[in-house]
Amino acid sequence: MRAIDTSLPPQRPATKTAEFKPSLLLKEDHHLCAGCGEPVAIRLILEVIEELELTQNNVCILGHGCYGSFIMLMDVDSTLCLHGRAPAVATGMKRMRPGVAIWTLQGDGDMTSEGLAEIMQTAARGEDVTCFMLNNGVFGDTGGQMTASSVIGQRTKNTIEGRDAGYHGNPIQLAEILSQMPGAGYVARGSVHNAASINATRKMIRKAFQRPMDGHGLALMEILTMCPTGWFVPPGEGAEYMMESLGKVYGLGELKDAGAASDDDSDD
Ligand SMILES: Cc1ncc(C[n+]2csc(CCOP(=O)(O)OP(=O)(O)O)c2C)c(N)n1
Ligand code: SF4
Ligand SMILES: [Mg+2]
Repeated sequence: MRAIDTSLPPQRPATKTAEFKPSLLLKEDHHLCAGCGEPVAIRLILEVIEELELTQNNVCILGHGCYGSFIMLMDVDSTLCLHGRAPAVATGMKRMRPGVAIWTLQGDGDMTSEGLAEIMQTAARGEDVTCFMLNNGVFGDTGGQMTASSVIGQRTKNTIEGRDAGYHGNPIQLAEILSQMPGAGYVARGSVHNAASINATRKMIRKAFQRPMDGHGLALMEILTMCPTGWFVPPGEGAEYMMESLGKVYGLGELKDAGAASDDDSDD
């Protein structure tokens, strides 16, 4: 057996991550915080777009949040819009280009706090668009304030003693609400806290693109993402903290799949 010298740190990385970079990512690095879950979620989305051969046939509409900086890193036709309004912009684009996969990239603050009317009305109309909500339970970009999705007891920058139901109200569980609406054909919640969840989320993202393209109405794909900076926890503790807080309230899995009967996915 070959003895490994452990007296020094490794002189080369264990994995050459650059070799696995999706083609739709322009660079291997990003500007988000260490331990942030958003780059993982975005990477998964880009990989699925490539797999589904939508590379030349998709448009992304970004809301406002830390994920917004990826507009410079994705080789995808993209546009920014006013905070929370992405589903409305997506509606216009889809109606002009029905054959194109139109997707929004939003956060919990963007979608559930600032843009609640837009996502609800877009679901009510049954628009064939894919809406991603990266849910970290805070307005990460502005410093970690409470959003409509922060859970009871969650410590945020403006709920230092924890969110209190009586004073701050209860969280809005948007996916559960949309799953009751006829115009929303696919509603699922994934997470990026460990390898198994990343794998399961990737499969759900596939359907989140496929169902609207097959005319089943709006897809809401929520993904729980770590925000150690906004939660005031060390980067390495983000995943565990997330599942002890958001993970207790926001159950993972598919909430609705109107196209399940016509599913020919062999990898499920
Ligand atoms: C109308 C409006 N209100 C507030 C802001 C400030 N703002 C920019 S990003 C952001 C936080 C977004 O939070 P979220 O969508 O959850 O994304 P995260 O940063 O957590 O990924 C806020 C409040 C803004 N740009 N426009
Ligand atoms: S503040 Fe939170 S969401 Fe924003 S980049 Fe940092 S860890 Fe990610
Ligand atoms: Mg957020």
